[in-house]
Amino acid sequence: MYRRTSWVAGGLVVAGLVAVAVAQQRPMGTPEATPQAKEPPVQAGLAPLPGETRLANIRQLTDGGENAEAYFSFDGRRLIFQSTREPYGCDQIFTMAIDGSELRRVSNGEGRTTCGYFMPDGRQVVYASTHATMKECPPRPDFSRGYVWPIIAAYDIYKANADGSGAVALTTTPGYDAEATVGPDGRIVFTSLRDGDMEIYSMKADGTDVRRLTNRPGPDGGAFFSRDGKTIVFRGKTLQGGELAEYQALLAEGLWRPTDLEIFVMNADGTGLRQVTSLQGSSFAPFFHPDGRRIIFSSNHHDPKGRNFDLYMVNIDGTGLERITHNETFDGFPMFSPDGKKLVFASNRNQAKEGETNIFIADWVGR
Ligand SMILES: [Ca+2]
Ligand SMILES: [Ca+2]
Ligand SMILES: [Ca+2]
Repeated sequence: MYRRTSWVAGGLVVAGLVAVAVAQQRPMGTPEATPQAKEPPVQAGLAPLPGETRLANIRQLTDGGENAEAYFSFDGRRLIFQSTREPYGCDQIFTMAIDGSELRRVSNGEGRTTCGYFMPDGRQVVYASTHATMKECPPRPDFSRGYVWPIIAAYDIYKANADGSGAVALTTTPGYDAEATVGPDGRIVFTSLRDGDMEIYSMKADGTDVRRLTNRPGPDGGAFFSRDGKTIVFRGKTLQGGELAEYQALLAEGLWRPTDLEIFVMNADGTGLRQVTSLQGSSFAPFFHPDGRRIIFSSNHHDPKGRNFDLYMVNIDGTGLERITHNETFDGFPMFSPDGKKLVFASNRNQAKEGETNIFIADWVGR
């Protein structure tokens, strides 16, 4: 049952966080060798649930398993996402057209991967993978200490051609480097523990000119640029006292308990940090509306048990909170298409089996 709460892990940091079977048989074919010609499982006109007045024409793009973190290419025509599906024992990175067709694996089938994103020209992608030092799926987390999750130190960020070929490492520092997303000029923001805490960094598209953007104790990460590249939205938490001590003690063991997160914004150079939400739940996976004035994100603050995540929208100044989804299971990882007319998100709605997470795309109603 922790399948749903596993998403508490939040933002792009689901890396290694979802309990799955340890690696079984995983073919080692090249990405080019494995285009999958399966018919798209698109379901036209999946009805919005009562109250979901912002969503219309919902279509399901994946067909079971665990699928999440689907992000549009800059031309709005393709999606890159992570998926645990046969024959892989843990997440690999795939791309598909926004109708679910043209499915293609772009990671190499080894290790665990997370957080794929297209470069602006659509010809290259970035993602994080453990495969250089960990070719098998990492062991599933030990839940004897509650909902703590591993921050997998073997992650580094790679850039590859859009067909998966030619992958090169953009980070080589010891420890966790993941959660890479890209701005309109190709600059990359990512999360790293290279300085001992979860912090947000940016770098050029070739991995040079690394700049640290956050500098405070606590789990800063899951960053995305605004459409104009001037602002960054992310999740984090200012921790003090006993909370901070507990967080740091867990982190020293490579663990994180991501149950208390808020949404923040800052300028692209790390100045001008502002807190957007104060909802006192776990609010994560923020993304800017193309207008740059509103942020969509996922939160469980309305659920006393903290299990049900739904999508919310809020103005950048924290006013005007609007609930977008009303589904009793997980809804998260929202992203607007570049023109603001479509919303892609991951959800456990319409699941054929308990705990399945699929990718959905909907038309956005209203401004
Ligand atoms: Ca690393
Ligand atoms: Ca921090
Ligand atoms: Ca929900």
